[in-house]
Amino acid sequence: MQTPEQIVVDILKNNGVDIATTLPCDRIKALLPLIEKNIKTIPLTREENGIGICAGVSLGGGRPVMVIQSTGLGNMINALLSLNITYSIPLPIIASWRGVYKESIEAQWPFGKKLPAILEASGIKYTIIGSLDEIGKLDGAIKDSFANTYPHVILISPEVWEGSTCEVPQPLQICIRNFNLIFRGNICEPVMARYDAIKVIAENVADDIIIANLGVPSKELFIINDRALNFYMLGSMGLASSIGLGLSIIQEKHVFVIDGDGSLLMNPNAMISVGDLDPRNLTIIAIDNAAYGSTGNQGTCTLNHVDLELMAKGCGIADTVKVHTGDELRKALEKKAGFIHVIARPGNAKCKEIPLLAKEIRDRFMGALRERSV
Ligand SMILES: Cc1ncc(C[n+]2csc(CCOP(=O)(O)OP(=O)(O)O)c2C)c(N)n1
Repeated sequence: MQTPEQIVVDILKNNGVDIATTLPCDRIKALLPLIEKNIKTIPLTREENGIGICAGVSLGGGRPVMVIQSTGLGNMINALLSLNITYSIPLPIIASWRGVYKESIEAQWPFGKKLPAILEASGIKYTIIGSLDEIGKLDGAIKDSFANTYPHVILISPEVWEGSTCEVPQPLQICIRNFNLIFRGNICEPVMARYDAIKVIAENVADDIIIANLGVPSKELFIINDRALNFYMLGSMGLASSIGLGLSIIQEKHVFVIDGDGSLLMNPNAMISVGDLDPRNLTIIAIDNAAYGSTGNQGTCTLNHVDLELMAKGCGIADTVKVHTGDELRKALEKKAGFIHVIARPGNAKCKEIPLLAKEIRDRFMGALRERSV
């Protein structure tokens, strides 16, 4: 007889799922290794980051799922609404539902009990699988998410796995590692504003993808050179590089991400995942104006004590470079370095709202990608 874990994996495979992004829960410790054996798996360090990665996979034509503990939904509501719901991007989320069934950890109770009401209030579709005989509902929920291009949360009670004979593998062996990092970084007086840097980027990307960060960066790129292969973010702060990573995994085109210091500091998990997966076709361009430029140039901590290039290296991104001038930026773009730290001065160009709806941005972008891949 099939174990519940095997049934779940079969449902995922039958639905053509090609990427699973995961973060563990004790109750699914037998399920996660089985998924990893059967489907390309991306381990996450924060669930919200997975929303960006999965959105990138979807935009690139893939069929991702997320498999997490239900608590993780608490740190991704904004991303689900401002990215998936706003742009109509599908995502089945299989969540091990804690806090309700035989739950001994008190910290799980408040969020777990309120979770259906929170999802309801957020307008996020969900299905509860309370016992093994309801496991078949998973198939319908996944189909619903892909067919109707919205996220669908599947809350699976721990009762489902009770009595399963699915094996939990032995713990991983810790291997010996050596770290050998000599880092010297010089930050000189900036000569470019963000707008100047984006102009250089727009002139040097050829037929590649650009993901533009929310706020003024997207608007500046729009007036400098609007094109179908630009993906303009309208929300989900911190997820630009995560979306870029998802796209780089699922398709072959080079992906340039215009990110910001405030956004990378909000979600350094993106750099951790990039360092972990080491994609060859991704360049993060961190335009570091030491400010939350789009909201009025309030200072960030890159002003004095955080170096984004060193952070990128610390996350395992090997191919990094710091640039100050347009010429240095051009050379780094030509080489398609993995992480380009652009030292810029604060300031926003005068620009209007982008006159495109989120779904128009998405459709135009996906259409251009499909056209170029045939
Ligand atoms: C979760 C969240 N917090 C705050 C904001 C408000 N916000 C929008 S853009 C932005 C600044 C982004 O700064 P940075 O990434 O450095 O890019 P810059 O605008 O300087 O290019 C902020 C704080 C938001 N949209 N979402």
